[in-house]
Amino acid sequence: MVYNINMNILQEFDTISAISTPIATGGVGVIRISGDKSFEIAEKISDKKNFKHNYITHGWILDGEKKVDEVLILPFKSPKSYTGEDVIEIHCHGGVNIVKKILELTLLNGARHAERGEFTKRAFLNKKMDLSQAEAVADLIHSKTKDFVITSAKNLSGVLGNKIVEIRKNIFEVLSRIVAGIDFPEDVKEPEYDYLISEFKKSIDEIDEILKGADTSNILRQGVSVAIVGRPNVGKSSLFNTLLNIDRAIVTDIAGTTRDVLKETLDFGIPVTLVDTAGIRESEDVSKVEEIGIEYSKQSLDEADLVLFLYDASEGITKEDTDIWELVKDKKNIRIANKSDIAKCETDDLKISTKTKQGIDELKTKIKNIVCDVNPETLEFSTNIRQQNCLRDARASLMIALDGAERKELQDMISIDVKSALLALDELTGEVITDDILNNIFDNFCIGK
Ligand SMILES: Nc1nc2c(ncn2[C@@H]2O[C@H](COP(=O)(O)OP(=O)(O)O)[C@@H](O)[C@H]2O)c(=O)[nH]1
Ligand SMILES: [Mg+2]
Repeated sequence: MVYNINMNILQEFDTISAISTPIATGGVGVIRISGDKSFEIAEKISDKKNFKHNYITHGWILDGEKKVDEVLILPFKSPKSYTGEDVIEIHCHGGVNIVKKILELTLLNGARHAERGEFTKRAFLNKKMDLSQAEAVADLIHSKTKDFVITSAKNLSGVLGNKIVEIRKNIFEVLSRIVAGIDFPEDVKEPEYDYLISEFKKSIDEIDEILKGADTSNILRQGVSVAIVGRPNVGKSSLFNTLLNIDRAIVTDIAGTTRDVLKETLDFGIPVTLVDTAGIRESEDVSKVEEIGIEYSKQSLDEADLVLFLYDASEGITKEDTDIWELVKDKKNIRIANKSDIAKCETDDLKISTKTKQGIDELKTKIKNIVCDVNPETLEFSTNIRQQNCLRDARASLMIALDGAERKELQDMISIDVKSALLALDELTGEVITDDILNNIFDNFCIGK
């Protein structure tokens, strides 16, 4: 189904309900209900009636006669709610079985369990936010760094959406003038080709300006992968733990201890996923499990954006190290001599010790300089791959229109590409959208959001 939000297709929605907080023990738990029947359901399962709109009500959730929990009930009257519909939020004590029980009561009394992101999807379909804002909600929730939270909040406040609306307005104005010239040739003069050329160029420039931040946006969202690679016992897991500041990986002096690939994400301004790998070696003693680990290591090495090539300074560079270096040398890398507390080795490589922490700060700075050469603070807003594709489609159509205007093509023909550009921008903000795209977007949300 294609939604054209402008056409105000009437949506029939049932009442949905879900646990909106993590299902874990905590201070409070929130169950959210949205739809026409929300108030009625809340009345059925509580000792309160006739909620005063937009005021907090204190009461009890009841299962028949039995008290379930003492709660706060927040009744939001449509359209003043997150979804734009009647919404009830029940704030109960944050116990796993309490929230589950209250959810069950809402379901038994007429609600349907919400799908992933269904509350936000309704907020979008009810025009409480455009699609770029709905996507910003997902970005905020999934953000792996503090900086990206700030960028996503800018999108949530509508910065990207507003930019697109501005560009769209310009293009629409041009289209209107072309169409008027075609439809009423007696009364309205068709616009000058010079005017078309300058307007198309202006819009293309504005789109390019937005796309400039695309790579930074992608890195801020997805982050980069940094793999620690070396032969067994050089201190890879020790370095992994040191950089994470926790004892995550097992460290022993037995070669082949690490067999699985361990991954943890650090906030370096951008998300840096640090990967600890099994030591790469070829030996008769290698067990089946370690062999699989070594295969994984090679795979992590291939996928990494940066490789930390580690060797043991107290033993110098061995034949095994050289073999591994052959696998690493064509990738972005940092060569690191570990255990420099027990060895004096002459080398230009970075000397560190995970024991004394010598060189660790320097290593962090080096990593940052190599993988994080973006400044998140300069980003006015972010774009995601879907939005970037819409912008590129709009740009491509405008380029064809520009070419047509330069060749003084019939304006009727030019208008076709101008319309395509508008459509691509409408897809970005969700003015025109298909079911597939919508489902794809909201599948990335959690239940209850
Ligand atoms: N002296 C010294 N020993 C270290 C250092 N880093 C790691 N080790 C020791 O080297 C051994 C192997 O460490 P581990 O991190 O498990 O190495 P991996 O096999 O490369 O993961 C352990 O006994 C560690 O305590 C260091 O900087 N100095
Ligand atoms: Mg290890």
